[in-house]
Amino acid sequence: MQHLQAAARAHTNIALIKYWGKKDQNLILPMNSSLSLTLDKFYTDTFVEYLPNLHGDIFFLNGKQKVDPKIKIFMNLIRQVTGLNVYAQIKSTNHVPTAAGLASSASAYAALSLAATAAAGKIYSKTELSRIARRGSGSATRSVFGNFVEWVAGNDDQSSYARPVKIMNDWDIRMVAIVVDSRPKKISSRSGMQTVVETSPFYHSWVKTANEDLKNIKKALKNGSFETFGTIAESNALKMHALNLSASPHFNYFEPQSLVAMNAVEDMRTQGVQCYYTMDAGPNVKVICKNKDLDVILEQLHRYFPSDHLFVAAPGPGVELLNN
Ligand code: 2P0
Repeated sequence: MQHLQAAARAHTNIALIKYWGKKDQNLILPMNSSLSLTLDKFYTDTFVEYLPNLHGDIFFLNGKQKVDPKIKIFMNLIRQVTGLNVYAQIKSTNHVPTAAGLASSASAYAALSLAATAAAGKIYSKTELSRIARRGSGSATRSVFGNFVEWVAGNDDQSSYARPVKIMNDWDIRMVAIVVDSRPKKISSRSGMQTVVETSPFYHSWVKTANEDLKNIKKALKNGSFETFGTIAESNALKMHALNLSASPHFNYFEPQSLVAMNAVEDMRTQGVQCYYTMDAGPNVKVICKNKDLDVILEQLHRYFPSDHLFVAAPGPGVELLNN
């Protein structure tokens, strides 16, 4: 009998133009297109095996069995797409430094999309896989591809997918994750962004400027202006956090040390070092820079943060099958 099993690896990504709000919560269609960098250091390995004797999907994360309703809903979608009506055993391992606070649904659903469809004997294009991954978690759409990736917002299931963004520069980009706090986030991305869509008086402006930011950052990636690129990314992140401050009830992801990190980056810029920060739905700050400036930047950051709170990543690959 054919072995209905497969394993896949997907890396997490950092959004430089953020996805922060849905126009369709069921299909996970975003309000605006977004852009990210897939990272080499942080990834999820997922093994899926369909077993005819199971009465429900079984999910293990880092060796421990978990009950996760989102995974069950997602596996129902996979059965619908592949036509294989069998439950599966799913084993996922997150390869994220324990203290990094960077665990992400992006790598999780990108890896599960490939492993679960391949185990069912179906091979889909990366574009198609990105549409499937999107249904698990929006940011997973982008982790299907490596390096710089755009998630085209679209208006329906077919038109909302990820595609690689060609770069024409020799920046040799790096990201330093400054771990301020590794506890679970205060407010999940899913509920935070929905509160913002429903209540922020600035939401309309966000969608408009995020689309402009995307257009301009893609131009910067092509014509090689790292300063323009970094300035847009930093400003886009701050606009996302400003939405949270303007929501009702308002919320934020800042810790005092987040501000220390942000100010440290701004200080370095005044000293002529090209570096920019971004921040997601948590207090950790990520610094974008060129590899040639990495040593100077780490030396400066060490003044405020111990070295085991600093993690360096480079661009990483898209989702791929593993031999099992
Ligand atoms: C992103 N972030 O573009 C945004 C920017 C953080 C800030 O965590 O509801 O986990 O599963 O689609 O993809 C996006 O949250 O949310 C997110 P769902 P997701 O990466």
